[in-house]
Amino acid sequence: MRISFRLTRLAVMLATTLTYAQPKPAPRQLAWQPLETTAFLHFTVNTYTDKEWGDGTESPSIFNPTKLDARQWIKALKDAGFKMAIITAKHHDGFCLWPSKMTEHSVKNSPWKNGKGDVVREVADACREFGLKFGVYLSPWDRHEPRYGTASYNDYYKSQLRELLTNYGPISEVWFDGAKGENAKDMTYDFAGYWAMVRELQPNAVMFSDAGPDVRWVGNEAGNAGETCWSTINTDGLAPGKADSKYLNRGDPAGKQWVPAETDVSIRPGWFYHSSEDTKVRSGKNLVNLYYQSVGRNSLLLLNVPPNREGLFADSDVASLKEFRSILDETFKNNLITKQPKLTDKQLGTFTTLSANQPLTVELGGEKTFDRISIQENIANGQHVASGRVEYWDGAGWKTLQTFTTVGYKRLLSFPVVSSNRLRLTFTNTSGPVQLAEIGVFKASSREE
Ligand code: FUL
Repeated sequence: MRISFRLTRLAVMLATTLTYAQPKPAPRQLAWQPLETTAFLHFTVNTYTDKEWGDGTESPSIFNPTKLDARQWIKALKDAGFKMAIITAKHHDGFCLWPSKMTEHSVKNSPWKNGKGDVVREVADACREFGLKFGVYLSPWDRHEPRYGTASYNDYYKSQLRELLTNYGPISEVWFDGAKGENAKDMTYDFAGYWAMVRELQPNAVMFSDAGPDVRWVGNEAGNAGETCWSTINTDGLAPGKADSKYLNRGDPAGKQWVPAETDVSIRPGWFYHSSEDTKVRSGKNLVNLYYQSVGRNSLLLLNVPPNREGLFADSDVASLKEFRSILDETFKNNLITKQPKLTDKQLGTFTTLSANQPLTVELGGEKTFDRISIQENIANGQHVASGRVEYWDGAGWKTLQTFTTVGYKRLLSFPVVSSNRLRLTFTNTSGPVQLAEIGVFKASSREE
């Protein structure tokens, strides 16, 4: 008796230990995830050569955004609910949008503002003014710098990184792109050194790459997080530019590191502005779909909006951004769930704990018509839902409305319109008790159809 009692206790303790050994976000990751909609700004000499990848031979003299107004970019983003902007301080062509002391290949040798301009500063200042967070992209692959391909390039890169990390105020994200052309020189990047510098100089910044350490690539540039999307992966063997995109897309329930997925996608076919793509700008409705496929699948949307040759967002892009936010606001304005204050207060820290197969019934306060459901876990405690289902009461019994897999920060469900007065949510497979933070039931804007 006594032995079996002890064994049972041991088993319970082990189970508890296993549950709580699962990875959880660091404070910087916890602050990043609820940003939901963030923006990328691709801008460089490519904007003037009409290319996507410059070869490094471009003359700084072609860079001349005569009407550049970073406040116009950031205000458009702010009005559309974006919470952060990340600028390509240096893309693969090596041209620097700030007057780096490390090279002549920068804005300082361009006609723009007679070489006295600094795009990075203008964006950082505008972000501060409008209350957006600010991030930088600094391409490791550099097709201009002669040191590229030798160990001393790492010193060059680190000096540039230091300039960006020390001269522009708080930086919330640093983007380490793994891209490198097939015929590029061999180069062993000192990522460990780059990352240590960011931790030292901007400890609150998250770092993005294919392999984290804080935020991972979602595995495609089409705006699709996995239907199943874990914020955990095993980073062993992964490196920027060397990762299995399917693995990154879904994450790994057995992953030992918390490295959530960021979904980077452009509002236009290319990353840089091309006038030929002025008629191919995603509509507001199209952007809303991207929101469902990224934020609604436990990821974060990093939407690229490229400034044009004058240094402005094109009107078409601004109009789509506006429509995007207006549709989202309309859809998610009115949560039909009543009498569940903890689950509707928009605070992840107030939650109801549910075990696997413990159903939660929610009342809608009378017969309501709806076609969207939002579910959120308190990710401060990790990610625990592997699958679940939502049912509705049809007057006589429960009918399955939809099944789903992972939840994490947010899971959005879309389905044909249903009318009911009651819903039942059940997590059918979990990796431990689920801290259900939020549940919302909505009727989508007619503009989503
Ligand atoms: C890729 C780059 O090669 C593209 O030009 C773009 O910057 C995209 C966000 O990342 O790896």
